[in-house]
Amino acid sequence: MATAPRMLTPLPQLAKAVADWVADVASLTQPERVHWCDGSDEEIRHLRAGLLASGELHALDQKNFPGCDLYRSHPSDVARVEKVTFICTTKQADAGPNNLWLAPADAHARMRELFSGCMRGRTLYVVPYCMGPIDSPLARCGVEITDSAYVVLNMAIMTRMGRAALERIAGEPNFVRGLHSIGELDPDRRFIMHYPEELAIESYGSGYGGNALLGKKCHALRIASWQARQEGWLAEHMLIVGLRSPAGEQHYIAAAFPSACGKTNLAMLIPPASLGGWKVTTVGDDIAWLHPGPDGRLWAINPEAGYFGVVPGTNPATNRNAYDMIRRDTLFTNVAVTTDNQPWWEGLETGAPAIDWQGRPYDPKNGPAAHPNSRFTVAATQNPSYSPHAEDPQGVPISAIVFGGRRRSVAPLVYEARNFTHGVLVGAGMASEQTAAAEGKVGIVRRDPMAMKPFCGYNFADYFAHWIDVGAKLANPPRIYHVNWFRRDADGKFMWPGFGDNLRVLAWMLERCGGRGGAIESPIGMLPRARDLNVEGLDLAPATLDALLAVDEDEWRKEVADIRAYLGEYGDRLPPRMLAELETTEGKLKR
Ligand code: OXD
Ligand code: MN
Repeated sequence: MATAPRMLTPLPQLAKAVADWVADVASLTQPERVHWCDGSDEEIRHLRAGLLASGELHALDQKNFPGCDLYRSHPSDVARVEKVTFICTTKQADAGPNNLWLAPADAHARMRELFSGCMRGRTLYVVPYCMGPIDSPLARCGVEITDSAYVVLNMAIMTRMGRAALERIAGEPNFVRGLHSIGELDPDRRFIMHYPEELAIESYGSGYGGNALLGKKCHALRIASWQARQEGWLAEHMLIVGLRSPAGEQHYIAAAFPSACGKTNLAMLIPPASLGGWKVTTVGDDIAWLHPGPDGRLWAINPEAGYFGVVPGTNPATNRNAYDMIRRDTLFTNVAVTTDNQPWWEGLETGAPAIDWQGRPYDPKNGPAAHPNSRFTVAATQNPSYSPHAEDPQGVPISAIVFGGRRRSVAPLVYEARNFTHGVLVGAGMASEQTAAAEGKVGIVRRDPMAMKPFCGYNFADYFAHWIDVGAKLANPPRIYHVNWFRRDADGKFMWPGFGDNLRVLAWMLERCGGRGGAIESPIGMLPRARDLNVEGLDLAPATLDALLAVDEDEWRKEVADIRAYLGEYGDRLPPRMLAELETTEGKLKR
């Protein structure tokens, strides 16, 4: 006998706290209709069809790129905007010198004015989502209210979105409230406000990824870093990659690099042919939530379910996995198109652009065909190297943490911190050349501690102290490393081949973790000697390798003085144990 279909509780009745909040927001923003997202395939098909019909989405060549569309954002809305991103804590000192700050009452008042009536004639979408595997105790949930169907489509790929998330929210004490409107897309009426004490976000005036997909940077980093401090874990701007050695040892590494410095490529690395026997799997490419586990190790989940990756530069040589995974069911933003309607970007070695990212006939005089920060949004499950453990509710155990920046000089290819607290100092002293992922002048070196400068939801001094506290809880802490794939020679050429060959450096780290890898001491930490790195099959002059592994003490005396000056901005709140490590390094450089 056929069983009667189970009657599902209507979404608005599942969680009263959510329904009450939606009602308040609707009375403020005055939408024409309210749509609760259930995350079903049918819903996504419907939203996509609507955007295609209205011309907001452009279907790409469906024969070669099935399920792929192009979205063009407003030309003034193509990157995160740090100058209008605020952390609104009761006390300004809690936001710290690393953040722009506004008092919560002032920020709410300003945003209320902007949101008032802003959804007239539009649909208000209620987007319940879960950051992390839906059954993971380490996952956290939120609800984004938005008036952008493009945002909904992205959230459906990037998070576990819909009914299951709302069911989880119904049984939990709190959820992150994110209110978003594209407003008029006016750069002068654009703000991204975070209220960590209220677990709330308000974003107005931008439809671009990092400003509008509130589960990502706003929730999973800025708000989550605050939550993590209270609950004893870490929310980090890190990829998580699995590495199985030829001997069959399985390790996971978490690595923090500033935006657009190759996290996605490293997370999906393909071993060079001359390094046989390695298996590389991807857990995450941008964000890691790290929890001390019962076994004294640090365990990581990727809170995201998809990739919002930088497109330019992606080709079979730089990232075969990404190149393959974005050939179907991918949402492209701000790429160019060819005459036969295929997506095109700089770094793609085939085809030619006919229409640029702004929809104009391509003319090199107008700059790159694809915007340098053009993106793909794609489900993680489409990645050929997706880890079979990416959905494990308890996460994966981390053997090593890697910090890295884009530096043409000073930072060697790799070094290992003396201990966990020294590793925190190494992360705190990170610097990198600015990229196109955020508005600002590309190429300028700026301090970007742990690649979290744009994303830490509280005072960096407290954050460094929290890192040290988490480390102290770990009987078996990960080793900490610093890498620089971007060193250049006197002619401005990259000295290290990068991409798949970065595995050579990771392999050395894992040898160290296993107590086997050789190293020599330097004032800044332990470095491999040339013979400790496997460079078999690599066309690299011995002198270049020596230069990559050299620590120039004069340069480092300047660097360390600069780090001291930078950290000085955080004053008395800095953890003394980290400063003691700084003194140790200074002492070693004096000798
Ligand atoms: C990103 C960024 O989009 O860091 O991941 O900007
Ligand atoms: Mn990022």
